[in-house]
Amino acid sequence: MNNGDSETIPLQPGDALLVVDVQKDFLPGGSLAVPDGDAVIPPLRRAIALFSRAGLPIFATRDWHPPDHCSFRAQGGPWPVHCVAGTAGAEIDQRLQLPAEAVIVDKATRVDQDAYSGFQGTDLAERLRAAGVRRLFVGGLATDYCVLNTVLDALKAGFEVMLLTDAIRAVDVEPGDGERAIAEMQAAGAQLIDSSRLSA
Ligand code: VGL
Ligand code: ZN
Repeated sequence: MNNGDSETIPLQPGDALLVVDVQKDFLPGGSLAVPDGDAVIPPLRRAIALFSRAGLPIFATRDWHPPDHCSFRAQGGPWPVHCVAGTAGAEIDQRLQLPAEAVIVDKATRVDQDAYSGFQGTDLAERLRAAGVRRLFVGGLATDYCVLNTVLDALKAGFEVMLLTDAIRAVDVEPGDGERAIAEMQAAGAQLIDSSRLSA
């Protein structure tokens, strides 16, 4: 093992946690359930507690569609109905125990446009900069869609990205999509880390 792959990573000012789309519809039992999606909850819950105790900012994105969104099959899109704004399926899973001060950012809210990235059509970049964020720790769902596009946009916007590889899961429409997405994020400059290395 590369020495750097096991060292602890102390959190510092300028760090923030970004939890991507950990919503009921993407979890087992949901309308667009990500295989083994539940596995992201324990590591993200621990990361949330760590950032919260350290007084570091926590952001969470939500896929937040109108009922007739263009990504739904009835509208000719690729997906079953999911994450309709205000419905139970669009709720962030309570097991994460997001603190009240966490900033929620909704995306893909327009009927005629999909947005896999939390930065697309939102003020996420401005809000991160306003909070003094330089390094973003990212986990959530799904590796090959919203995590991928959010991480690539974060890097383009100039943030350092630490991808929490134990806190992401893929849809894998084609076998290997998740692994290819991870390779793409790493090639673009994201650092791959296990969340167990985070320390206060
Ligand atoms: C997502 C498919 C459709 C995601 C959102 O959050 O990764 N995937 N809409
Ligand atoms: Zn969606």
